[in-house]
Amino acid sequence: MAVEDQPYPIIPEPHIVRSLPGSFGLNRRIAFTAGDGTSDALDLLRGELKAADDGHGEGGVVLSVEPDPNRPEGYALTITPDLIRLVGSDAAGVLYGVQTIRQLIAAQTDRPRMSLPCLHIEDAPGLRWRGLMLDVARHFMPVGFIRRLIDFLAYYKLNVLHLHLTDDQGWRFDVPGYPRLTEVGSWRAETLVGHHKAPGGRRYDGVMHGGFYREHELREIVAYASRRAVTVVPEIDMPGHVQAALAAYPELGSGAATEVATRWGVSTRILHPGQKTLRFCQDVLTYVLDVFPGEFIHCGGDEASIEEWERNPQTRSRVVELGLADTRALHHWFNCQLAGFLADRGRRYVGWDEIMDCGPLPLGAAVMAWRGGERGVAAARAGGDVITSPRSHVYLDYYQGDAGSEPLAYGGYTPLERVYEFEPVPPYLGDATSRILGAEAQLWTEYIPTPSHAEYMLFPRLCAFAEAVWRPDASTRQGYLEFIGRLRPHLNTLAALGVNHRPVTSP
Ligand code: TNX
Repeated sequence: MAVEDQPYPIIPEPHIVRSLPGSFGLNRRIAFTAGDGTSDALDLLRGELKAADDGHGEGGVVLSVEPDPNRPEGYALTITPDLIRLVGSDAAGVLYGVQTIRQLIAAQTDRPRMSLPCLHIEDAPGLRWRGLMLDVARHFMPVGFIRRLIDFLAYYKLNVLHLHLTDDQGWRFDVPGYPRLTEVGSWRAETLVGHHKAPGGRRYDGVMHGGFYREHELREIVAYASRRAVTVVPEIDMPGHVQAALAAYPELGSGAATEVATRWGVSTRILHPGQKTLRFCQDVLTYVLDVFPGEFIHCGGDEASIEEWERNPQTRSRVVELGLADTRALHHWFNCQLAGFLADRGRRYVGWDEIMDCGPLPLGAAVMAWRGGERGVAAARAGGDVITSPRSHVYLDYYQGDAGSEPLAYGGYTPLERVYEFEPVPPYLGDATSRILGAEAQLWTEYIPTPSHAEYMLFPRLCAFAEAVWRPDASTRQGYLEFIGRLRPHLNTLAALGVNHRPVTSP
């Protein structure tokens, strides 16, 4: 379909769209009929169609769920002059139909005489895990921003918000029995100025940074997300990326005193996997399981420097005590302890692809493959479930334009077009294709101190990502130019909502 023939600027592009004659006038009384499982969708749609009772005539909206396990999150939407009929395969499907309607409304320019075009749409996602990771550890992000972000995820039919809650530079939630995690671990004295790999002397800003979420805030985020069909996946990064926790409780590591990290880069600090530390991990996970009801709990596992284990006599004797070959095997053993703890409670472990470097995949584990597509392929072939997340295509902390004219970023280069071209399912997987649960874009925040800066990095690249995960087979997409045409009205909508998006330069 040529650019000029594309009448509906819906992102991600629905699978089947047929135009029908006429339009459905919105400026009149509208009667809603809502079946079971459609109440969240109804609330959202009602907010959108603030119907004017003074108009003449009456229109009807019928929402229903007709369970179809073969088309999870799917929907069929038919708009005729007097009736909007929306049927979802499940509650999420109905919500997605409403998001499509909201996008059609947002695209209207004839504001006072609003109408929807008559059409028929059949749509369903190509992948089950369509996520975004937000790193709230490097820079704390307020609850209000997380809520706003959830709204945008849902608007673009993304369904997972992965919160990276802990890292060397900050621990971001309260755990009963471990008060120092937030008293000490949530605050760093200051933050590095400039890039961590820049040559020359290091400068720090001298400004204390921190913050943490209280239990009621986390529960509120989870509930808010759930009403928009978004699952929140918490990440507790272990056994590396834990310097903030060790600043609070040094005995969980080598015992040496440390401070919450003030610069970026991989810390050499690591948990010492003794009894006491395992107990700590279990206590944290027990709490996390209570607050986050989703199937998956992310336990990190990336960039763990086991050199500190080699030097620590306590850890070396732990290797012997457990009858393991070496510290690499200890890393595997540690991951398996966490995975087993979760499995016993009916949940599943997900970790970064480094968890495959130290041994076979822990029972029931899923892998988030970030270092490249081949890691995902290896994990899928090894029988693991995979979320692809290659830094080459979906790292949204990387530059989206020429580094000289963009704000300081971590590095890399993932312009809008690269994200649009992302193929979440690696080719040649054969039977292992079904192992690809989905994909996730990553927003690490070392160089992203504010929500407004986060928005600049997210938009419009998140729109391109949504397109790629909804239509994983890139050959069914109509091409970057067509996408840009569909994106234009969205840039207006985002701007009207005060979103700080990067401008799109004409291709
Ligand atoms: C690698 S991706 C990391 C993060 C950094 C990121 C910066 C991953 C599992 N680890 O700790 O923030 O690069 O792009």
